[in-house]
Amino acid sequence: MTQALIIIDMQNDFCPGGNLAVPAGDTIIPTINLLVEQYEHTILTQDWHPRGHLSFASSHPGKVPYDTVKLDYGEQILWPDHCIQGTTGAQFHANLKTDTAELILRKGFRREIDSYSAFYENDQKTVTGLAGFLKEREIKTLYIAGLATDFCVHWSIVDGCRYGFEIYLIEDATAGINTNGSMDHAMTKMREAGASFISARHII
Ligand code: VGL
Ligand code: ZN
Repeated sequence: MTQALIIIDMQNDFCPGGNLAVPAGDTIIPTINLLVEQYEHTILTQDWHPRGHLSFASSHPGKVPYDTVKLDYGEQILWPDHCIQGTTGAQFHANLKTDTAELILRKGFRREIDSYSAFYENDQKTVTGLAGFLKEREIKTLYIAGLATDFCVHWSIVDGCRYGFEIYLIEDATAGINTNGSMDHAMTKMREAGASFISARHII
């Protein structure tokens, strides 16, 4: 059974000092680097927004980060500008071991649609192509690490389960933003979707 490690959005803007920093987001990097050595296949995702992206509060006059707006596909939380294509903030953290990654999947590059999940954009219709890639490679089991537990990790796991992949969240290789109860909500949704939770200690 072929398996892969998927590292979600381990980028400067999600680490301390970045524009949308996850508390202690960088502390999981040494664990992730040890995990990378254990897997034959590693995939990275990269949040990759154009300037003026509609998920940015700055694109909506009068709004501030963590407000919400109604977009064509439903409610969208507004974020500080982050992970803008080509900026330092969008680069992977310098300490992350990226050399062995077989695929870097970029998402969130359409100005009008945010994309938390590695599989579907937030309209729940536009696909990223990851499911097809994994299927063709006969990768059926996914181990998930990275940022942020309550957004991109959460939605990637829920959608991955929906596609029928066997999914493990490596709990000590992820960290969350936690706005408005989002952490508890995400844990419940991932569990309900059928994901398993494990510790990196059992892998490295
Ligand atoms: C993320 C909010 C906005 C994430 C990305 O990687 O979890 N969260 N864009
Ligand atoms: Zn984003």
